[in-house]
Amino acid sequence: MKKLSLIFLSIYFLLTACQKVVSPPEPVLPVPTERQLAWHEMEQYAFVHFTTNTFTDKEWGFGDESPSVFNPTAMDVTQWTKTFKAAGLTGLVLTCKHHDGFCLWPSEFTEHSVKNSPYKDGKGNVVDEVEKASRADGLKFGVYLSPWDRNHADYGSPPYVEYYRNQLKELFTAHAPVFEMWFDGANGGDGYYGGANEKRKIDGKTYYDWPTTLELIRGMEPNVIFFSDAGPDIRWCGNERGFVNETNWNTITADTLYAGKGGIEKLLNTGEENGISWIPAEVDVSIRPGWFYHEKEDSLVKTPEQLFDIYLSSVGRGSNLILNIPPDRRGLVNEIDVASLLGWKKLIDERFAINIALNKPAKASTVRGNSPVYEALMVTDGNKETYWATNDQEQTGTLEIDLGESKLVSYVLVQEYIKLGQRVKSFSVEIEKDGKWLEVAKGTTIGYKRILRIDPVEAQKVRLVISGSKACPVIHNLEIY
Ligand code: FUL
Repeated sequence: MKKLSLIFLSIYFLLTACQKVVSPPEPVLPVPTERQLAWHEMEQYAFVHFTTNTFTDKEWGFGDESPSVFNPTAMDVTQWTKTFKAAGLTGLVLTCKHHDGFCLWPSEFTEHSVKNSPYKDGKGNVVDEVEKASRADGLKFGVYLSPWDRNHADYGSPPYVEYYRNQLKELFTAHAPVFEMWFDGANGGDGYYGGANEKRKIDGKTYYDWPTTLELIRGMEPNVIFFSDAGPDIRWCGNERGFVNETNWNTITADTLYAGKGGIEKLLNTGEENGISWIPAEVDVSIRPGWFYHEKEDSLVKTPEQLFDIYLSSVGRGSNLILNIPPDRRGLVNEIDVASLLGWKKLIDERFAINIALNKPAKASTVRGNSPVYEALMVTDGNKETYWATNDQEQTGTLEIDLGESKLVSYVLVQEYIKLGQRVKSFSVEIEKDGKWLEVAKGTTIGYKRILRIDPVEAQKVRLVISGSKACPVIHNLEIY
């Protein structure tokens, strides 16, 4: 009898030991905030440049253009938002005011606005119309308000900063929620400035007193994401050509960076492995050579294939893409741009149609504490809250997927569980061929999402080899197409 209870007791202890909860990996700091996580998931959205420039054929209005030039002939903002939605975009950021100072809403603080234009006999409010149409089509709405204002007489002195803040109050009280606020880095130079027609220089570091302005906006909109060259929520990617570096850290030390500083493009393009803040890059690029619509650029609209390449070098490198699509003089997204956008969406849908790794068996070199919670299968289960992790002391590891039969492999998509920080420094993708592993692609960072294009190859077994990581790798998703 005694012997029997001893056996039961041992079995009981053995079972409880097996069920021991294995603690999750400690986060690698810094980690994204809740609002940054929500932003990462937006992946690609529209930028809309539209103002007097559209009608004067300029990129940077001087600030002296008459509001009467703003006269779209067939304005239909629902055509914009329906097009963007169909193209797979998740939001829209509108140039409520560009450097020329012309406001797309009837601001009570200036005469340089739609209220003095022929548009709807001065009764129109483009910001309001676009915001409403965006929401109706399920797109998040964001605001661009140029800090530089070539029209305003006070630009360069303190009263202008007051004016700028008043306009932010107008916009944020009327159009909440705003998902993103875009602060342009171009600041100061020549302009009309209320008739002064001169060059004005500002100290980019101190003039705007950004901390006060950001606090003011945060008070109205706690979840807004602030974009500027150096954050604080997201950073510029350092170019306007549509790519972040192949090595793309979401982390950077922004202490000495500020909007318009210059000379920091390379740094912004890669981030810093040991940066102290989570400030991911946003890739801003236009579907046309210019940011505004110009008829002469109709033949230069990026093709679906070019947009697809941009997608791979932005979203596919763990950044978000803000793709500018400027409406034409009718107030419509031009047919050429529409065709390109829809063609791009078709390519994405075709090339990422079926994830052949979904729910397929997976095995790993090691599993954290041998716990089923962190096992390899967590990367093919389609659940973004589960992940594979190794033990703390292991900074390398492999993850092998068995596709069940030989299939054509063209893309591998990997995601780190960034709630625990960005970790991976180098990795490769291998396929099994005649009993040997063959490298078919390699990369450095992964981050929120990494897509690797592979010369299409037949394979039944594919593995991810992590060869370097800041701490134990934590991968939540692996897809194969
Ligand atoms: C730049 C501006 O000067 C361009 O006109 C455009 O708005 C682009 C997105 O940012 O800094």
